[in-house]
Amino acid sequence: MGTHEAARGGRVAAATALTRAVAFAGVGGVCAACVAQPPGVGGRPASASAPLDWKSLESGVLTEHVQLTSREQFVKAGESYFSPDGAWVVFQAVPVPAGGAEADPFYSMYVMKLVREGDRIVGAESPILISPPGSANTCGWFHPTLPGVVLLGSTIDRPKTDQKAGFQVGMRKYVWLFPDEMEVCERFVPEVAAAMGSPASMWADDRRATMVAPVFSRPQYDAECSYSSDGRFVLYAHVRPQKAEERADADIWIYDTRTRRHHPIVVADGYDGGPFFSPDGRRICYRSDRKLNDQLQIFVADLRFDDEGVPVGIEREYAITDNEAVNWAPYFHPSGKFLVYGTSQVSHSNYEVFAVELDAATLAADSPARPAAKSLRSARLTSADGADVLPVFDPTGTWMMWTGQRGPRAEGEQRPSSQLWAARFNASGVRWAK
Ligand SMILES: [Ca+2]
Ligand SMILES: [Ca+2]
Repeated sequence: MGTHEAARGGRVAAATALTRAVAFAGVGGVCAACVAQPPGVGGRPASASAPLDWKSLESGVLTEHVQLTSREQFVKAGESYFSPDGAWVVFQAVPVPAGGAEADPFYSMYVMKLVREGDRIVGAESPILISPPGSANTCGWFHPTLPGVVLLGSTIDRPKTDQKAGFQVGMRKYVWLFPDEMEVCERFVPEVAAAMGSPASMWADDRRATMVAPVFSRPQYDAECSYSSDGRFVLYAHVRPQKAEERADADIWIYDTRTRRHHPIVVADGYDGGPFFSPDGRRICYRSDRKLNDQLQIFVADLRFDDEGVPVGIEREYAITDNEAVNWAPYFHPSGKFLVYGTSQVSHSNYEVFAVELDAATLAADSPARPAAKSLRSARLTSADGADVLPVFDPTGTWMMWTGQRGPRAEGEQRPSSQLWAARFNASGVRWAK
């Protein structure tokens, strides 16, 4: 790949990667509605050489693959997370419009119950729409202790379309879509509560029972949200009013639902987003274009707590990757020993899921002279044409779910659409290497 092509690929990918889900749409029909389309879309068609035999190539780590959403239901689906009991998933998707109408440019939010045989995931029941018609939505997340409550970024109404300047990439012109109306919201889903044995009647007087309602309201885009394991704290990304070098710049914040105070956690130039608490609640992981160079790198930071145990900042930040690739959407394995993420490390036209070990000694020794990013062990987990991104684990850590473009290709489309996939994950089969 030539330098120009690489740079272009990086730029496009960085543009698409700017959320835990992503927020841009094309003008001129080239990439209309690429809101959270994984990077790589719009690049070359999948390799002209023989397709990667993913069933065989991935078999040491991923087996019993199952496609959870289909092109018959969704033009595209992506970014999904398991419920605390592992029985449900929340995800965003663009539904196939009725009667040949144009697909909605924005993602809707859905939940669906998984179908299991024993501990094996074999499919999913019908998706349940939980977002308002016409709204833009991203980054769903189940409440850890309140059955049926889902956190999501939502504009609630249709966002205005004239809010951000566009930018040109080669022949494509993109418009930023970090809608100012995007707020961190909650919605109560009675079907989920009922399935978890919790009566919906307790929500009868709560406005969240019938509508998506903001948890808080701030100017600019707020999304990429998740709860702490006790549900008290909301970790989220907040876009600054001012762009940095023509890029949207977000920082990472924590909202304390008890005191209703907002605490800035990671404030640095570049889009810092997609944060998650570590399983023990002492750390966060996130990605950032800190160097403002069209690439994204993975970071982990140790949280700093006040005397009351409220996370109010960070003690120490570690760069987990430092390479020439776009790395995004990191997610901790429940063991806390490693995290997974999607990366253009193999090719900008073939994103793959990689894992990186969070070795304690290597992180402790992290310094400019001994950067952890240069010595942490990593491993490639997926080997399939098309994008494989946004990996997450179920609560047991034995199933991985992600967004892939490895299903059947719809007639008239250049590549398979982005859909949700899951597979049994064998941690002991990961072949770590420096
Ligand atoms: Ca920032
Ligand atoms: Ca791939």
